[in-house]
Amino acid sequence: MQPTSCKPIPQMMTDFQDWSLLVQQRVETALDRSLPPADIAPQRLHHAMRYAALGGGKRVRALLAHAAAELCGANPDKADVAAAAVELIHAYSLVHDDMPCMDNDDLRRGKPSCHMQYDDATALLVGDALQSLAFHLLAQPGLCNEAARQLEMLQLLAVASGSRGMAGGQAIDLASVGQSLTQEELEYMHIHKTGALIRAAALLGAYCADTFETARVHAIAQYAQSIGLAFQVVDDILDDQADTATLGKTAGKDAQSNKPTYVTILGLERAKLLARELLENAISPLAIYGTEAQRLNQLAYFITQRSF
Ligand code: GRG
Repeated sequence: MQPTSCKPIPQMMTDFQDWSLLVQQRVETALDRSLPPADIAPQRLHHAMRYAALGGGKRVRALLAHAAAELCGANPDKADVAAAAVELIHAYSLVHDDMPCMDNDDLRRGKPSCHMQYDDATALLVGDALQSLAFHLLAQPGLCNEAARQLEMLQLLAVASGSRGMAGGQAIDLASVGQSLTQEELEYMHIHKTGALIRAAALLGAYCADTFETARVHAIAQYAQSIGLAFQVVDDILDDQADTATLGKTAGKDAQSNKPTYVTILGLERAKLLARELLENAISPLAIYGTEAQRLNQLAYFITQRSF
């Protein structure tokens, strides 16, 4: 399925596949090393943390952190740390989101969701512990050559994942069930629930660079704002159009839960047009950087044309 009408340039995307595989392997290694071993007490919690965080997902946020780091000339080893921290926050959000008190979903990344595989109390603790570990990683000495900028990174992730970001967006989402929202209200919810962490992923990658170039970071922030929203529009299209096996999570969940989505508010065709418009808004601030921004450009195409 093609959620938007724009086509990737084939050789560019082949190169992108090699790069994204490399980044996915790097972040998997970084996560594996930072998560506590499963045979250390409390074993069940550590086992469940590894179950939730390793071996799955598209790693879009890690790819964004690396692509932005590359545009800003950051050391990829530092980008691994930023990428792993954001993926830990993302994994925690998925574990909590799947719980019966939230979205109540049995399937995640093609396997039983964490509370199904373990139990509700363990899943709750997994989310808590993954979140703490993310901040532990980001606080490690020397991640940034300037201590003040590293503190900004911690604040950035805290705001993006807290009540003024992802957790706040989730609260609005839960309150919106059965409600009719305007497009603006839906956008506000998603900028917080999904967009804030996506934006943080790109910015944290950029902040790892030794030299902070305001214009580049500003262009990345603009890019990330649009691509975060595009990600959600495509997610709504896929929830409506794709099947459970392809998605690795229950398809049609939004409609089942009586949740407003871009497809229910705009209709399928206008939702696809919006994704296309957001893709263009994302890549235009990067035009001046030419091929230096190729990874961010390729990612924008990947995000808007994905089928899972
Ligand atoms: C529980 C505080 C708290 C927040 C949960 C992000 C979120 C908020 C819930 C996830 C539910 C959901 C399906 C949101 C739609 C967009 C989204 C974040 C999808 C999952 O992200 P992907 O597609 O997942 O990047 P993978 O598995 O590829 O990492």
